[in-house]
Amino acid sequence: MSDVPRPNSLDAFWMPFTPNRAFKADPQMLARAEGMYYYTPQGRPILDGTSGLWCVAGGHARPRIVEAIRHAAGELDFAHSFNLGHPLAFEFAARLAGILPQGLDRIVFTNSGSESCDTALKIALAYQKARGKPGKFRLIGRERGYHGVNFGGISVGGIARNRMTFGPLVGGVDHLPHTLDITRNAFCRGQPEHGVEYADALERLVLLHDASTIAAVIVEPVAGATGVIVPPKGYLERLRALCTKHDILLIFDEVITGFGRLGAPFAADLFGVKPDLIMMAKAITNAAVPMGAVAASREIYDTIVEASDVPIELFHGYTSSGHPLACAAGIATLDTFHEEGLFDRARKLAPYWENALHGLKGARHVIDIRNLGLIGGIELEPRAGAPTQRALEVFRDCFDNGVLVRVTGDVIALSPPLIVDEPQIDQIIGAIRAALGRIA
Ligand code: PXG
Repeated sequence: MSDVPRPNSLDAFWMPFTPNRAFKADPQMLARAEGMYYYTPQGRPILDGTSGLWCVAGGHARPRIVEAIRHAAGELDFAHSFNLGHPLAFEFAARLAGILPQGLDRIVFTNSGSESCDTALKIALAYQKARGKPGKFRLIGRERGYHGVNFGGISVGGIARNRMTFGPLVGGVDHLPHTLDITRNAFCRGQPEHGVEYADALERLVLLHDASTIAAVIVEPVAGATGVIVPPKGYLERLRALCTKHDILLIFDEVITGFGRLGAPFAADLFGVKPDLIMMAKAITNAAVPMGAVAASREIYDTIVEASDVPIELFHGYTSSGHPLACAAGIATLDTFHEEGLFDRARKLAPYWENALHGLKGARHVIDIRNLGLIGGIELEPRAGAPTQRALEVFRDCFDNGVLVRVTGDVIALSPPLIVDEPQIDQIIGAIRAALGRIA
């Protein structure tokens, strides 16, 4: 039995993105985690089909990472990086630069994906100003994009519910269309055949605003939180070509796709498309300590640093940028990924994953299945008059039967830790199949 203390009251914690009233009336709690499993306070194992929240890519409570955090906490609990330094931050930045696409080797540390977004957008603007093009201020996001919840992120983001409550947002933002096209691409395996032309919408935005006013385009290579949207074949390549043609920076938000999720270190590697900035978070520390980062191209770094006529080149940074515990966890995470060959493992497992997932074609309520690497999305027909209800019931049914899935809208989104094995994949899919058979 777990010795985790039971809270007497659930009132004080205002939970994120959660129906607080419903949850507190009927809470599902987790107390412990190890490897592929969570455990409830009663000790019931729950197979993790979601890597926590797309983040525990190496599996839970990995000994090397746990030990590194323990050690760091006792050695140097905190040091900031404002005119001071500590070795772990430099070491981790160099290690990240070593696995990032070549040339993206200047690393800014943040504490979350949301902060990585605002950081990347600010660097893009600072770069345009530093090279004498301050008129290039517009930021182009995409419909259904998710880049966290800070003002920059919700402004370039494309999910109405996350935006509509919060006023006029950041100015000078426009959006590309999303690329989900179930009519033409339903149940395709991997990248859809149709939709490369969605990238051409950037040409129309250039006609509307003129390239001389556009600083950057930001996209998730595979959109996650909105319900798994895989880019059509050729789409990211075309977006890159158009950005280059019009002298616009391309930002990849790899908060989900980074660190092996697609069977390559980064989506940029898998697609062979090099952006100018890459955002990271989540699996960067196996989520054991909150952290994010932005990798900038050498060109961006050199331009901003060399153009500066004041000693501090970029007026940006957080108290905990490069926190020692996070850096220690990050280094141990990269060691774990490397020693266990987890990016390769994800690549080799992807075909099995794809087959298992697409085995749900024809199951009740399923209108589309999407996959890439170790990501899966199963879209359900919304229940008439009660959208999202059906997916929530699948979540609850799976949880009660020992499998954790994530639902977003009417999509079941899956992203198991990269240590998952074939029987566990079967168990995840089996639990979903059974749930779909039971619910109305
Ligand atoms: N970018 C992307 C692509 C993300 O997926 C963020 C930025 C923000 O990261 P932080 O660390 O600030 O949360 C995310 C976060 C879901 C879900 O249900 C996904 C995220 C967060 C919460 C829920 O899929 N992704």
